[in-house]
Amino acid sequence: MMKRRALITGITGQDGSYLAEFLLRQGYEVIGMVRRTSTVNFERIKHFQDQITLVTGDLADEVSLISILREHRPSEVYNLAAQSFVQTSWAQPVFTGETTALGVTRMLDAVRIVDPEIRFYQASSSEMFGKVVEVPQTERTPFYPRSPYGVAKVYGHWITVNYRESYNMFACSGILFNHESPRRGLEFVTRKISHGVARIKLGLDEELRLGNLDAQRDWGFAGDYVEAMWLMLQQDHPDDYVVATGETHSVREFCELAFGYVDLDYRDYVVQDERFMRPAEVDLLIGDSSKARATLGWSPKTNFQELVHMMVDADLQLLKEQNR
Ligand code: NAP
Ligand code: F7E
Repeated sequence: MMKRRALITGITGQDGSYLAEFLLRQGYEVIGMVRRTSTVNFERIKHFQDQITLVTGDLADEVSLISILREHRPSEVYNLAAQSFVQTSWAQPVFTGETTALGVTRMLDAVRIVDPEIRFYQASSSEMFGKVVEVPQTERTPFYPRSPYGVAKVYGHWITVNYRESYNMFACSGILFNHESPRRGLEFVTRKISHGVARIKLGLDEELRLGNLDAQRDWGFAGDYVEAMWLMLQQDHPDDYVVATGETHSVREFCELAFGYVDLDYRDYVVQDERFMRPAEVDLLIGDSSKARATLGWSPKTNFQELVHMMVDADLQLLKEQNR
């Protein structure tokens, strides 16, 4: 039997690494697109690099995308690449639009030109709901983005829907709520906290500087969420799905749990710092993933406490190894 072949953009990121592992377990041949950087950043994929094929391309360069599709002929494309850090999107709004918004059109167009039968997944985001007009948020909740990143993701969502309706392409948009893991970038709040807790516990730091502690997020485990991406492309019809736990917690609660896990009180260490406040905040996100649960048979396996403990444990281990 022919092996199924999938192309992942953003394979060096958190989700790309978990998705690649998942697809390898399903017996796929995995092609990973990486962009040229002056220093190689394969930290998250080095443990399975010999099992995948890496190709060079960039969402800013449509010719590179067409060439990759022509040469490797995948049957599924997972478009995970993006400038994904919300805070940076205010400092670099045009660059964020180029990658996170127009990059989606470039990838969709490359698929349309090379082989419109390719199944396409777009990494959409709960940030599109922004200043929420409904609680909880579903596939039908209107968007109200609050950052250049959120605005770019709304464009990426609608261009995916538009290519599906214009060209009859199998294009799906997964509206994923925050998902975290020990592989999360250190700039995102959950990893910043788990890493900070571990540093303080090991005597490497004395405080942790954060922004808005009252923001509430629907946090799940990234390893659980990549399965939903794959399930979307295995259905008879393309569609859009919310993927979420259905629970919300504040940044403060995350701190309480993470510090408490190592017998510390977050109030003794967390310092609020204006530098981490945002020009416009997303106060509350909570997703209703009933459609994904009913149609895809997907549900999260890791709860909030398990996620927090997993991340603190991993950072304690990492720092112990680094400081041995
Ligand atoms: P991430 O860790 O920041 O990874 C982003 C990936 O995109 C990296 O591999 C990065 O490559 C790549 N990339 C950035 N610009 C590129 C470009 N111009 N051309 C090619 N590759 C480029 O993000 P993540 O957390 O895994 O998220 C994956 C996707 O899901 C993103 O689109 C994100 O916006 C979206 N999303 C994430 C969440 C979440 O909670 N994690 C929720 C909803 C949606 P380098 O390694 O070279 O930088
Ligand atoms: O912030 C607050 C901050 O940067 C979460 C991306 O994956 O998920 C992510 O976007 C909350 C915000 O993630 C700090 O103000 C407080 O309210 O971890 P974050 P995000 O902005 O929710 C969505 C779904 C995506 O699609 C994005 O790609 O935490 N917060 N203090 C802080 N945030 C950060 N980063 N750093 C702080 O010190």
